[in-house]
Amino acid sequence: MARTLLMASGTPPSREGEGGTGVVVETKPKTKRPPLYKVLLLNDDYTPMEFVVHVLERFFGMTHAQAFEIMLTVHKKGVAVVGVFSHEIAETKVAQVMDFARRHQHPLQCTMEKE
Ligand code: TYC
Repeated sequence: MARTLLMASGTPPSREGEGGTGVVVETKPKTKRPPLYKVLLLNDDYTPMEFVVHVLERFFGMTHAQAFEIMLTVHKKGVAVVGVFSHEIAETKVAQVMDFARRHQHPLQCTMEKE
């Protein structure tokens, strides 16, 4: 806990250092953790299943079995979370997947959203 000196309202800023009628209170140190972002993979009717499995292995470090399972979830439900990352890492993953899909002329879509 940090100590904060609360001064009576109207205390001139020039006198705040003196602590005359102030009250010392315990305050939470406000070191907020940075927000996390979910990376989502979306289903479509054209991207081959093997390509999606390869994407999940290559960019998300999944085993073949994990990748196959997540791919099937997306295929059946329409969308799945494939990882949770900092903003910068999530952005990089989305860009890598979108670029890889575009280069192979597949319409695969990958997006991110705040957790
Ligand atoms: N629905 C696709 C097919 O039947 C497979 C697929 C799975 C596509 C997951 C995209 O994110 C996806 N070939």
